[in-house]
Amino acid sequence: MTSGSTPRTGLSGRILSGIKPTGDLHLGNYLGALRNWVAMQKGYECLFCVVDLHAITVWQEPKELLRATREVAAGMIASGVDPASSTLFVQSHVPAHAQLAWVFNCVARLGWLNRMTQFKDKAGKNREAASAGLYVYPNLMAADILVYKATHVPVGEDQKQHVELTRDIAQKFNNDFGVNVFPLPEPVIEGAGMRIMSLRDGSRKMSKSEPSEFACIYLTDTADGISQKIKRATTDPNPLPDSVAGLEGRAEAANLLNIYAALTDCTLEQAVAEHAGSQFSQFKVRLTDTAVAVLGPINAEMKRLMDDPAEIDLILKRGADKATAIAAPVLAEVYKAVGFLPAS
Ligand code: AQP
Repeated sequence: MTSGSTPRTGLSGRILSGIKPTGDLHLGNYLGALRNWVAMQKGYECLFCVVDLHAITVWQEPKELLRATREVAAGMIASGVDPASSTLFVQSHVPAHAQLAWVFNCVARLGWLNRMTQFKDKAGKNREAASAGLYVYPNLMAADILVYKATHVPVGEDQKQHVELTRDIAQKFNNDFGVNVFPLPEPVIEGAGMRIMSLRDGSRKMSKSEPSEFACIYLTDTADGISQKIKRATTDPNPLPDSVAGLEGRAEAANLLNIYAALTDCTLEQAVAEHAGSQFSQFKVRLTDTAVAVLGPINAEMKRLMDDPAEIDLILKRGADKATAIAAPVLAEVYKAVGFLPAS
């Protein structure tokens, strides 16, 4: 394996994105994020991280966090993230993220954080009991992006607001200190805003923290497991419609057809036309075969990697070294602008 330190030329910018190790990776993470990251490697300098500092904004069992951190890294590699050309690392291995986040805690205004809808969603009704980390999470996300002066940030629709906040923080920092340290990053909406929904309830997002294991297809699921889950996926009694308009009010049918379209790289219109009038039982067989064909090789590679944790750790160590080499001078620029006495 190469160290991947050779500079690549002709790239259109620098990408930063991450996944929280809050559980097993699922089809939503793959179709909504990972698959796009893999494609972006061709055109951008990419940094991808397992964002463990973000994960602990809600309670994580320590042993489970450790396991999931390696597994998410394995899932990224097995999906096609190439550690030789991209920088793949664990967020807590690069202390500059937390160091810059503290500076940003002092730059961002409370009023800005109060407007973040994701805090309201994640904290739920009992806001008083939410961690302070969950509240300042967007400042850490801004630090993740800006510590590398990333120019583009692939995000789901629900994270777009955080990238806008990142731009506000970058601008305020530059203005307050009379410098031009940070570029203003652009959000890139992942998978054209694709949202994969729960197999049990078409109105809820497929999510790592979903309690029912039948709601998610995990990248670690066997062919048999995938088949069982698709068989049990919630549907309605009618055959599949012959137009996209016919999916109105049929969230579960729309979700399964969307998954099929994404897995076969066709449009929803084409998927609907292909299965018009089919019974769910017939369609589910096709969907299962397709999902197994796409996810089978990823599952096998994840297993191979997870059987050799030392290999994963080595990849992550090299990634952290590469990331630190980019972040350290940026943090030094920030500390100088702020007026911190240099450590001798
Ligand atoms: N259901 C989904 N459909 C499309 N994209 C999805 N992503 C997550 N779920 C779906 C995308 O995966 C990336 C990593 O997400 P994350 O783990 O950092 O955070 P998340 O979006 O909060 O994912 P989960 O699974 O819902 O985690 P928990 O349950 O811990 O909150 C993101 O780019 C996201 O858009």
